[in-house]
Amino acid sequence: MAQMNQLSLQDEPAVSPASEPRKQKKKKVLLMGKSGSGKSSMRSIIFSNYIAKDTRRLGATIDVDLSHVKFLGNLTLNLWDCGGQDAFMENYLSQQRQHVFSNVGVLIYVFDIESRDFDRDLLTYRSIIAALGQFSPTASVYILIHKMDLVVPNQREDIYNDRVSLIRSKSDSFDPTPFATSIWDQSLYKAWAEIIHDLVPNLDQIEKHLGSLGKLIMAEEVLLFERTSFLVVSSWTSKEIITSDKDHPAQNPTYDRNERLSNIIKNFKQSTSRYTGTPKSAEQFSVFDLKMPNFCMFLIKFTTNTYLGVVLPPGEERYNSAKLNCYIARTQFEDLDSPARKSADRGATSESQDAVS
Ligand SMILES: Nc1nc2c(ncn2[C@@H]2O[C@H](COP(=O)(O)OP(=O)(O)OP(=O)(O)O)[C@@H](O)[C@H]2O)c(=O)[nH]1
Ligand SMILES: [Mg+2]
Repeated sequence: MAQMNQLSLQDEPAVSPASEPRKQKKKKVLLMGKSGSGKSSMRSIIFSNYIAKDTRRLGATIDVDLSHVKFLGNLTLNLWDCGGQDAFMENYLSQQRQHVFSNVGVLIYVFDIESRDFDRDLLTYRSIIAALGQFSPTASVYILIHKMDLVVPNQREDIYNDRVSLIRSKSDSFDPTPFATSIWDQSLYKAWAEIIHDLVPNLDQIEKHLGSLGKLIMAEEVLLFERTSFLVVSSWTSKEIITSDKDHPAQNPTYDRNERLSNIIKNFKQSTSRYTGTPKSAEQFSVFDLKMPNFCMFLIKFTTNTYLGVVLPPGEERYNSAKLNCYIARTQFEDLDSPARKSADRGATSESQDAVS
């Protein structure tokens, strides 16, 4: 373990010096789909710390529910949760057309798998795509085939593939990225983690440094969680545990463990909030230690907008020095995160946040 004392991240300096203030980046994200498809439910779970069953109490969204979410990499998401009732949809496509569809970075379109009139849903999607093509032709499009829990497991794949190919054929020049999702399992976290991964500006830099840190502290895995959503926005796995099949490392067959972990920690934060009376948006914990016979793990508050998770083999010495090194590395990563203001108002500022209690 002697070599660990010499380890430092100084070998690879962060690319952007702190003296060079990074511009605040804003991304307009449209969340659209027919009424009742589950848009506000997923938004509340991902950004406002709701658990799945809380969403049963959500009412239909009137017009657009706008929220601003501060993210790592100096990114602010302007999230437009657009009520999907027919009258609102018609209004977005006519009077508010330019207002809604200009400067869009991302469109997330939610399809309800249970919908009785998929043809009609497709027609509406087509109109939305046409408006997007007119005002924001470079936007990225994600389609979520949602409420998959309502389909019997052995039919899920066929129905999903069928729907996706039909939707693709109505997407004009856009090339949508599809996901099968449900609020009742980790699939929702997987989809949103990938969407957010694509949105964060300097994530490649962060990823590079995360890999260096992982090697230095001799970790098996390093996970970077975004603090508001607790999604794993970046991760690194030691070469020793990756086999030729990159998606399924031999020693850990749980390929969806990152999104499972997000789900578990968010539920833990919810329970903590309930039993301590702290607000759901509060941080709830600064360190989380887990020592098992076959592995150890810690989760620490890392930079302004992130938490860091580290998985190690058993052993106190390696564990303690890894933790210490992660604390030392914080300032370097803070620079990559680089928030404009380190004030108390960071995080989700949706007015509807914490409406369910
Ligand atoms: N079974 C199941 N129900 C879901 C899922 N996601 C959301 N729901 C339920 O669907 C209902 C409607 O959800 P909302 O999120 O309010 O729908 P919306 O798309 O925001 O609707 P509008 O605001 O009218 O456009 C709620 O009762 C949710 O609990 C899911 O994955 N599976
Ligand atoms: Mg809604």
